[in-house]
Amino acid sequence: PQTIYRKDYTPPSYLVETVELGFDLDPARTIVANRVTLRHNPDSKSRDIVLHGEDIELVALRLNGTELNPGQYILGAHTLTIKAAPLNAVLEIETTCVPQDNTTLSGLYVSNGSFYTQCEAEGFRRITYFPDRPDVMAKYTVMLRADKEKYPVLLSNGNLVEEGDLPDGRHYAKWEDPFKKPSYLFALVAARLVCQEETYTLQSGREVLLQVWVEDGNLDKTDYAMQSLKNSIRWDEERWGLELDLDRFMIVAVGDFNMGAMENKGLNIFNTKFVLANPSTATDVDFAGIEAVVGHEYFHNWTGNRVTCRDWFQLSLKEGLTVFRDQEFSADMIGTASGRAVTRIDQVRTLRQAQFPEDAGPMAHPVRPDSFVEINNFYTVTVYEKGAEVVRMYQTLLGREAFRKGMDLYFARHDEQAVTCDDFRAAMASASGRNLDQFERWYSQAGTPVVTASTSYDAEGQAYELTLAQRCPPTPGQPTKLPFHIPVAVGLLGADGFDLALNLEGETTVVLELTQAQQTFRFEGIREAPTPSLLRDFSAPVILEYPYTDDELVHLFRHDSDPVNRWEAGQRLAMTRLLKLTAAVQQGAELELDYGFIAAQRALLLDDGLDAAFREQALILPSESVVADQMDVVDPRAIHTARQFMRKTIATVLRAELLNAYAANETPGPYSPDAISAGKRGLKNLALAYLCAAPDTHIVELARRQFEGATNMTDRAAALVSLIHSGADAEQALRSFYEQFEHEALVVDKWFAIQANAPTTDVARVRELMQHPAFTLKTPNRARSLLFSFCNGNPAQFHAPDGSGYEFWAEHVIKLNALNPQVAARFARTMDRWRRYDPALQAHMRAALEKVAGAQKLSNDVLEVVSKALS
Ligand code: DPP
Ligand code: ZN
Repeated sequence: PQTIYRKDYTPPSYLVETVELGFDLDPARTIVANRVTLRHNPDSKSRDIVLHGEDIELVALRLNGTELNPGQYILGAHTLTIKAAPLNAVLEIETTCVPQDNTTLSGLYVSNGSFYTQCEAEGFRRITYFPDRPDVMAKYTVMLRADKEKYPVLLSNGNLVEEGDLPDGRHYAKWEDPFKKPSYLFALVAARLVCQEETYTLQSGREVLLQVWVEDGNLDKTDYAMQSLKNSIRWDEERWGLELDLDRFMIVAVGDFNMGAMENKGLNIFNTKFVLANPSTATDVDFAGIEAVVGHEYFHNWTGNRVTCRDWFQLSLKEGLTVFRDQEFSADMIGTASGRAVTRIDQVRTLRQAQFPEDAGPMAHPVRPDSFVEINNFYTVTVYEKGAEVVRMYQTLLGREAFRKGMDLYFARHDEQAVTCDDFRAAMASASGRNLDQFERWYSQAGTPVVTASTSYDAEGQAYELTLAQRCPPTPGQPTKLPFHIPVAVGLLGADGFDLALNLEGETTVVLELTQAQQTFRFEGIREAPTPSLLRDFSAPVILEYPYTDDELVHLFRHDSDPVNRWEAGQRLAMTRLLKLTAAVQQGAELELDYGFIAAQRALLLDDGLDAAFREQALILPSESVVADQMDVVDPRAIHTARQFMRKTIATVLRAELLNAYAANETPGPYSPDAISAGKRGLKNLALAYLCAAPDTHIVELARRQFEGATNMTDRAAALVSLIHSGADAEQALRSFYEQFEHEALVVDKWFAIQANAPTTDVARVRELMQHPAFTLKTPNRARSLLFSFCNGNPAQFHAPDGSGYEFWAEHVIKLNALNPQVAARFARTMDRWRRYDPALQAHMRAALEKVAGAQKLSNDVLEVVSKALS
């Protein structure tokens, strides 16, 4: 397969003015008529028209009214080229495709009998021949024709301008998108659907039509998506001055979908998981996910659609920025400072759980990659979440006001253009008057920087010195790195737990700018030796090393005014213990947990001044995979044993307090997904989970009662998980759960996932579950619920010493590859970090990787992932 390089970018030879698409929709043979008006691009020396096409059949081709015969164009495997074309060209292209056979879920496909599209990144070429690249922006008119009975709803981008009946029981709808867009934002839906709709008044007074389309029977699960959409529209107006530019905005939910959702202009298509929710089917986490993703896709309307990416290497231009925007939206929706902190902690957790490992593995790449084989493999936590951190750092460095000016300037300069990450940085620099040249390295250098801190206190001079040094480990293709421009937010705590004033203005947090390999910062007028609170609010996506003592960490855990660092101190305390316990497990030594740690946990649990949501976060131990990242040679089973011991010990010693927390955080009355209620349920269910780590009949009874009496899915699912993890018999509970929800696909996904993650579930059990009539590999959500959950979420079982987990993995990467390369490649990444395990496991893993690498008809997607892992 061919590697594509960022440095090879050339402007398109032809630009497209208008596109008129006609669809005769038929699952077995859809006919697509495409009339496209092209004009030579003066920025290009080439006079060849190059169109992309994949898995489509060319039926006819006309250039400026004249039929072309095969000698007049070159039909390659994935391109159609017309050499030496006229300056102005109207192409009429007729093709066919077979949506019902399209299991890749890219391009035009069928899900549950209806038609949907997914065009990002390069799916439009699976619909028609086209210059399928984001820097070609055009106006679209779309005519849809289909059987009226089977597909009563016909949707596309923009405004509905005409509809009516046709002979033979067919009907049509004509849609016009008033805005120029790149082809990846094209969408159509032809389906049997119903909608919740509402007229919404923008701040300007203009009225817009909002619709959420779902399959019949799901209208009882659309309220939250609709509410989230309205909140998103309002928030974008208030926080950024950005108004919805269309008269109509639609969300459509589909059960077969590769990603979370897609921001097609005016016609967002969503995975059902991020639309459908009511209290009995969805958990608090699901509700929060819907708010975030509805917001995310809506915010793309400006950051992505109105201003788009020049090429796919710039993906983070829209994704990093839009994730940052959805993060801020979720935080603002909660409103309180502690609520914001909880969302921030969640973001830090994601970075550590997924992005830092990516940075340290074979697929490491900069936020703006330099090359790829398959762009679909670069919709990553690095491009998304680290990209969002990069945007957040502008705001931290420039301040909110200057950052907002930078955003305004970015839109003023680049509306309706396809631009680059450098353009965004330039807007930020111009608007703030700051030099952001060095900041560019956040886009070009891969890897997680490590910042090492050392301190010294001069009692006589009442001065405190903080020395910060940075380094960044090598990543594939980048052996050495230059220093980053790192904002390090710092506070100093006195012995009484209060913040010390850091300067004459009395500020208690300052943002230091680390730009060199090593720098010393000096604070004057510091009257006592302080405890440093470093990298407050996680001000940069780095690993911070500082030789904290336990006493200092306990002090921070008790008192830090920055809730994120308060949480962080607890994580550090827990991590040192988890690592020690893991070593003890490996040596067969006796396991012990010090009372000091438990006392700190106890104090936090009992601190009623803290929100339940924060207490929940602070009491969750670092996950097994985060612990694994701290080990030179990973031993998944030892980690699991150590962590279980720790949970059990906490549960035993703090039994009374946990039972109290359980009782004190009931949320009586009707369910509400708001952050306060969700936080209470979170703490209550965490208490239950702990208690079930050291269960007796009373505790098991508690879990059973909660399971049976639950009035919402949050409590029901949590009780089921706790019951299973307690080791008590959960067969009956699992059966009744399934029977109650067998017609709710998203709940059946949970049912599979809960079992995949159960401590007793091994490969043999997963294979059994795959025989269940509800299981299918074809629906990504279902495949993820069982296969991904087991291989990524149950490390102690997946890494069975006999290698059976890896064999299972290889077998199913190959099966998925034949159906859906994007999903297969995602799954393939499970094995990214195989070199970190002991030699015996490594040998099994290598064999599994090689089995996949040697398989027939491997997609570029999977090939790229496994060959990078093996290289
Ligand atoms: N649908 C994906 C997202 O919104 C890709 N754009 O992030
Ligand atoms: Zn996005």
